[in-house]
Amino acid sequence: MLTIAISKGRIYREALPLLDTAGIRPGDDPETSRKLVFDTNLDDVRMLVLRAQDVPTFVEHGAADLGLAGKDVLLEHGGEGLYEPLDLGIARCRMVVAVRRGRETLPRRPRVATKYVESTRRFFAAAGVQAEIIKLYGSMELAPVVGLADCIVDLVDTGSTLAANGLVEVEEVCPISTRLIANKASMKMKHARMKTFIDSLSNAVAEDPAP
Ligand code: PRT
Ligand code: MG
Repeated sequence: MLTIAISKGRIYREALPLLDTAGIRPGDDPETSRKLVFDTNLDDVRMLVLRAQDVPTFVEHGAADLGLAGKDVLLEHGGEGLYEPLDLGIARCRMVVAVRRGRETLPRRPRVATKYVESTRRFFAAAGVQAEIIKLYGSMELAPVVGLADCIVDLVDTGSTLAANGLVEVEEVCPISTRLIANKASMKMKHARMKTFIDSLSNAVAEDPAP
């Protein structure tokens, strides 16, 4: 049995056509069903529907053999106990530093509001900047507007969320896309089945007309 961990929303929607090309079709629609475990058209493949941040944890501990997770989530998780065999190239965006328009010059010790504490810590440390990191769970864009922080580190796709809040991007932290992750023990114990799955998904990605 192969167990694949996936999150609802953007990643699921964009992964569905790739999984379909790879020959895997979920038995139910996780977007509408309340079930958390799904059979698929293949007898030996099932899917777990999790919060995006929980996908690496399930895979690391072997509760799932494989998972689909955003690079943003993996950077925060740390990636111990995981292989990252494939970039699916879906749910693409960028992690950026953004400030209030007109406040582009940061103070020497900026206060940075973010959900991405690890990535932010590494980014400012590498730049030699001593930042005070303020952990938030959402609505980061509000922090500079109300004076909670000098800047934010957040994900940006179209840029319309930043613009709507009077913020501008000043630096890119890193590009983000969805990765296939694999449990290290499963890679040994179920090697042939895992390899077949990874190869078929890899072929589906190569055939994908999207950039
Ligand atoms: O939202 P929820 O709490 O349910 O869970 P989630 O945020 O973990 O899931 P979801 O589906 O929102 O995101 C899953 C993954 O999609 C993330 O982990 C990223 O890898 C990837 N992704 C790609 C994005 C975006 N693009 C994105 N634009 N995740 C979030 N956003 C948000 C961003 O945080 C900001 O609030 O969209 C807003 C910016 O979008 P633009 O288009 O206005 O720039
Ligand atoms: Mg979201």
